Amino acid sequence: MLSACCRKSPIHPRHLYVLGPKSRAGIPAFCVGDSTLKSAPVWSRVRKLTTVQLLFFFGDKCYLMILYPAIDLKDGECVRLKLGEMSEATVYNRDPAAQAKAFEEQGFEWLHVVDLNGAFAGASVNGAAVEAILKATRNPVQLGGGIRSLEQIEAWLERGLARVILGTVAVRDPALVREACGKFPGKIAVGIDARGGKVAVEGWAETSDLTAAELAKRFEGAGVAAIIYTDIDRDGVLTGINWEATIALAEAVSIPIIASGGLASMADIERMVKPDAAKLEGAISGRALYDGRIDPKEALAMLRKARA
Ligand code: AMZ
Repeated sequence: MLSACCRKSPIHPRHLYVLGPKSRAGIPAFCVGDSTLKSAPVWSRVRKLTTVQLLFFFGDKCYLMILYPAIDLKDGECVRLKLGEMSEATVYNRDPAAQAKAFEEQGFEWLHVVDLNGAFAGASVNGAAVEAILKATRNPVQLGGGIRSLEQIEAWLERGLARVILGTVAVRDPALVREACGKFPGKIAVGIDARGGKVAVEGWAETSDLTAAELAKRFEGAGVAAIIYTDIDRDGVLTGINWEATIALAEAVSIPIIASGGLASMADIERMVKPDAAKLEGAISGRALYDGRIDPKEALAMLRKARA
């Protein structure tokens, strides 16, 4: 039964689930646990899937407003940069796994992770920290930074990532992104990071001639799960999300868009639930969460209320 379920669905064994009349025992019919369930059900490690996670695992697309807490990794630590400058790093937690667990305990349903050293080096650098994060949280995790080949994509998905984020390679080799989408449906996100309207790559050290919309349109119909659109000029400086540009991008393509860069306060969360933002899949929050400018409970309650 379990293996049949896994074959039908793009679920990694780490997110093994059970279907059955367990609700009598207080355990819902759809559950998610980890691979310890393979040998023996360990009910304490089983939990109900949230609506968002059910839609990710079983739905075609979900346009629910998801607040993605962010862990950016530099030298094995959780940091926030200002405008993408490595010299402007604030260390928020020396233990990324503990941070991942804390975000899950606060009620978040996803986790956004960036390997900053990896984005500059062009290959994963903080792999050990990412693996520790994957062990520490049962939430689906998306990872970007230095993932530039099919082999690396496959290796990361096998380790239990829900999605990989491709940035530089989406500019340099869009055919690879399309191939990856075909091989790993629902698991490929594209990171489009724009400075002054033009897409930046290689840790944002280089700027291309492409606008965000031009790049996004190249992936229409390719099966990209989401585009994470970052306004670099706002990243890490708490000036508020660039809603205008993000919504314009969402209107230009049919791929779900996740807003990133500058999320500052509850005003941005309130903005997320306005009707014209309904096209977006969600937004990423870093510094505002770490600085306590956003109360996770209040923010998540507002988003859940809007979904209902
Ligand atoms: O802050 C930076 N300088 C930075 C950053 N956060 N540079 C790249 N990145 C992130 C992108 C995307 O998620 O937002 O790294 C990822 C892309 O990496 P790559 O190696 O595919 O270009």
